[in-house]
Amino acid sequence: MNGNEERPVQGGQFEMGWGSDVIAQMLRDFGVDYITLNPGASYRGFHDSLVNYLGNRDPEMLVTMHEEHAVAIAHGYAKVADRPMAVAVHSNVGLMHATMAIFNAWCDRVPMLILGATGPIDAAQRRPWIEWIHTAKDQGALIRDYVKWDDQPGSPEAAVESMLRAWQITRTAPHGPVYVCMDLGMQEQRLDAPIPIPDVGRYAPGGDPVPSPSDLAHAVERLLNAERPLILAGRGTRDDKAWADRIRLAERLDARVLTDLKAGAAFPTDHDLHPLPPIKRPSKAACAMIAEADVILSLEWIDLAGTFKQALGHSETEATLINCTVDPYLHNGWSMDHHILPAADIRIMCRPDSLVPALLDELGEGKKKSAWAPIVAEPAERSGGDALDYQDIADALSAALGDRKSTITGVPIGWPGYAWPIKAPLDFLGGDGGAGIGSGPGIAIGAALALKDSKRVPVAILGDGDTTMGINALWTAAKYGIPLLIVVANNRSYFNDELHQERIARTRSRPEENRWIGQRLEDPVPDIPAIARGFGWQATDAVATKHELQQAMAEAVTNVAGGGQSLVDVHIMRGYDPTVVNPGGMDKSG
Ligand SMILES: Cc1ncc(C[n+]2csc(CCOP(=O)(O)OP(=O)(O)O)c2C)c(N)n1
Ligand SMILES: [Mg+2]
Repeated sequence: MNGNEERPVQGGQFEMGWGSDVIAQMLRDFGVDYITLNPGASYRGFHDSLVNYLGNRDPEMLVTMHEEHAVAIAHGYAKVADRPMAVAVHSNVGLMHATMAIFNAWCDRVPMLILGATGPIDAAQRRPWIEWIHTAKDQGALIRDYVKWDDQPGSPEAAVESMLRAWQITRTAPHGPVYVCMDLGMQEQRLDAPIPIPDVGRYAPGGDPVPSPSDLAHAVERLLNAERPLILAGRGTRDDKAWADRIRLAERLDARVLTDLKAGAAFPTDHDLHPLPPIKRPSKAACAMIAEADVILSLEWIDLAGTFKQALGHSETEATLINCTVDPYLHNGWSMDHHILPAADIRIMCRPDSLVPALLDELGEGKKKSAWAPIVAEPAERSGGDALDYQDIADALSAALGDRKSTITGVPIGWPGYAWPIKAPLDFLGGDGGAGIGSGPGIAIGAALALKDSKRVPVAILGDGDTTMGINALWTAAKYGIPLLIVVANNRSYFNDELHQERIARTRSRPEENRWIGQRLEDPVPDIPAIARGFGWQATDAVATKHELQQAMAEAVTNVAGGGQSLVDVHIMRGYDPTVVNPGGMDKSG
């Protein structure tokens, strides 16, 4: 990929002769570009197929230092590409390491094909000790509650159907990871003759469902009669046409639009119809806007009724609610990531990208004038004093980027929505889905991999806790020449939890000043730039003044734009932006 390709001798010059060759061949037939992995003997047969049978291309292996990163990279890739890549994890222990990242990917509704291994299932074939401790009777049970589907095919012939089904299911909305566990005996079975693989195109997922004519007519009538229509633009795709359609719809209806920092870019935040910064929790002005709307169109908004509960004090809105979502097709009752069940007047179970053009067709030409009074965002109150804050990071980044386009792959918890304008689908990729920290670096690397030829500068802005937990992901970016800038918003603390301790102490009338105990990342402060350099990255020592920040950022952006990997460690205020600490709404529990 960067001249560092690992090319096997005689790579790709063998006939399909072993069970695992079939699986490898199918990845190629699917058009999978990359497979992230951490190796293990349970899939030594499959590893051989990737190296010798396929020649380590299409897909190419990307080695990671932890299975969590292998999955997080596929997660970040799917966030940009809207399509899956593959991951291979060792039998049970590798999968155990991968679990949190799989949960994040599930909650973020991204597609991904995970290959695992076990066995041999036939005990008579098992090597003593290691293959016994690495065989589980139902390995998929470890993750079944947060993947869409899993299987453990019993023969190479059965693996063909298993892979076809996995590939189809992961690419059918709502998306989510799928898992195929390869019995070691099946992988290492010698084939008498190559196994025919059907035309994989005939197993493609169907087109997206469209709204029923009656739902559509009903929705159009409500939207046309709305005085103050509000669009809650939640989880979407990176598709340019869908982006343009959302803008046309808002303009046609003179609606107001709100977006969510937990989801990727869904609407230009500097558009007149998007008057408030994107939110994680509703700001005071966002609460007022939600309360004033008489018709709300939710486009796959994450935790819709929870947002109403925060904004209105109760989970049902009095406005007419049109709820467009496919998410309920995924809910399974193990995790509560389905959130509060929203009451809705019209429930349209298709993807927003299918509803919005249908609405535009029905609405036809013209421009409605709504009755919204001007909406004024609260002025930003910065609280860093002499210390650097989030806006300082944004300002330095913006200056260093100049005219270059960037993709922000993630932001830390205390990041204010006003700090960075979002103008295009690839400008911002949203959150990690499951709030499992340690995922930030891996997701960023996966996103950067998918952006490699886009001319965009990928930038991850991460907390120090998130960065240090996932720090050995960095090596993979250096090894494979994946350009990426990581900016650490370093408050030397698991600060989110300091706020929780403060609230608990307040409730219990105990000393709030003890909130820091058991939370600080200091004595010593981890030398993150030194660690990054150790993994082959460019990183200057931590910066704490505007001048140092600007210099470090300029050097870093130049390096990344030239294909390198840079980390800027910014010692910022120990606090969140005031808009994040004091959101609006009735529920202040944080
Ligand atoms: C795997 C995991 N462990 C622990 C937590 C609990 N937790 C949530 S936020 C947080 C602190 C994150 O620290 P950092 O990334 O530095 O962000 P900060 O709040 O300091 O900006 C922790 C420990 C979690 N969400 N995920
Ligand atoms: Mg921190």
